[in-house]
Amino acid sequence: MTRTLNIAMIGGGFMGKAHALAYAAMPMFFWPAPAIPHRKVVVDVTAELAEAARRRYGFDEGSHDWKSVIERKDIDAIDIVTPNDSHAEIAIAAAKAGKHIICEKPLARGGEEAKTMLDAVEKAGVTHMVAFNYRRTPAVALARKYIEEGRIGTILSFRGTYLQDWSADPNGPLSWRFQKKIAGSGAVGDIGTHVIDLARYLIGEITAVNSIVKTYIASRPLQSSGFDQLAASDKSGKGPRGPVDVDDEMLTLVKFAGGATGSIEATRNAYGRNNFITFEIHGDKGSIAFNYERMDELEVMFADDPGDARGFRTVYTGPAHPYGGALWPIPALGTGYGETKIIECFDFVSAIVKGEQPSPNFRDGWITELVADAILKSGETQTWVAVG
Ligand code: NAI
Ligand code: SOE
Repeated sequence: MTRTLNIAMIGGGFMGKAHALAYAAMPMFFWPAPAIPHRKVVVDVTAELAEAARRRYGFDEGSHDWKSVIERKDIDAIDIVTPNDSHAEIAIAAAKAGKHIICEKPLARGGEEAKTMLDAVEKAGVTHMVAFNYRRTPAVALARKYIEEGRIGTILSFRGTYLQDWSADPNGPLSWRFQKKIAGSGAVGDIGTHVIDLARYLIGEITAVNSIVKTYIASRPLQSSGFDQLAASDKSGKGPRGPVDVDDEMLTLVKFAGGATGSIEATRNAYGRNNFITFEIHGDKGSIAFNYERMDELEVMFADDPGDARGFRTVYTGPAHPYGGALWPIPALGTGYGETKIIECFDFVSAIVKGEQPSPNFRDGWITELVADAILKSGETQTWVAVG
């Protein structure tokens, strides 16, 4: 009979919603499921928030004490979907209690903190995963397949961006994402790390960076609740303000271990851009281009096409492509953010059942933090900085 895995999810905000959806939906797509993730306990900071999350997200129980939940014998896996400052404390306690762990990105507030988490999970021998879900987009996985198969030859260059505009308004609230002690950094850690993860997944290790890191908006209105009000309606600018001590934007050159060159840009201040995760990869036999805002499409150019047919073609992902057999039966019916989390959930549960480490795991999360650290340091020193 299919095994059940009892999940305790810590945090009931934006990612709480996405992960709860994935637990419920994963077996509907990936059937027979490797195991059934059961929504056992959801934890938030107060009993009221925990109860609201329990009812909304379909968990058996709510709690406002993650420490006691982690010690429970009937819990198999801990899902950390809290702001960045609590990832390490919760993950290390969960590892000591012998629980498998999935933790939202960025793994930590820098390489040093991430290493403490990696050491804890490796010592405990539990399964660990960091939730860089964009590499689970079928078109992104297809890009990797083409690269691995040599379809675009030796990789010469990678150009990646993550552009959003939700923080462009100076009267947007001072949420935890603008506070270094909670977030670790700004655009670098919050969204730059997604592109670093994609670059590592598609091209390989980044060895050195040369970066510009800037903060445009020095203060923001204080907000009353701990939730990140990404879409706050009151942007009047009235009321007290507090200092922003993280970056708004970064642009970096990167060198890859395999010899390729590249660039990565990340900003949450790019008016008109929403979830503009893009990459363009050039090889000596072709090119690949991707834009998450058209996430079912992969633009591909093969240099050995006949001269009169040369150019980018659009491949719409579907059943013939990675993860496609489990999703929808016709290409371009439309996948979304939810599907990336459902696939991530499948890979996490599969790894637990097989006793293997999924990718990206805490080691990947740690290496990504080392790249982010190097970018921040290079922004300060205005020099090339080696990673690690
Ligand atoms: P949020 O602010 O919407 O929700 C955080 C939730 O955690 C709130 O319900 C808050 O009350 C709760 N919380 C805070 N401290 C807690 C504690 N000690 N114990 C229990 N509950 C606690 O934040 P959001 O957007 O859900 O972000 C959470 C994490 O997910 C962050 O690390 C963020 O970087 C990551 N994230 C990842 C995304 C992705 O695409 N992979 C998308 C959005 C966020
Ligand atoms: C805000 O920039 C945010 O929610 C990030 O925290 C996520 O990682 C990204 O996927 C969506 O945008």
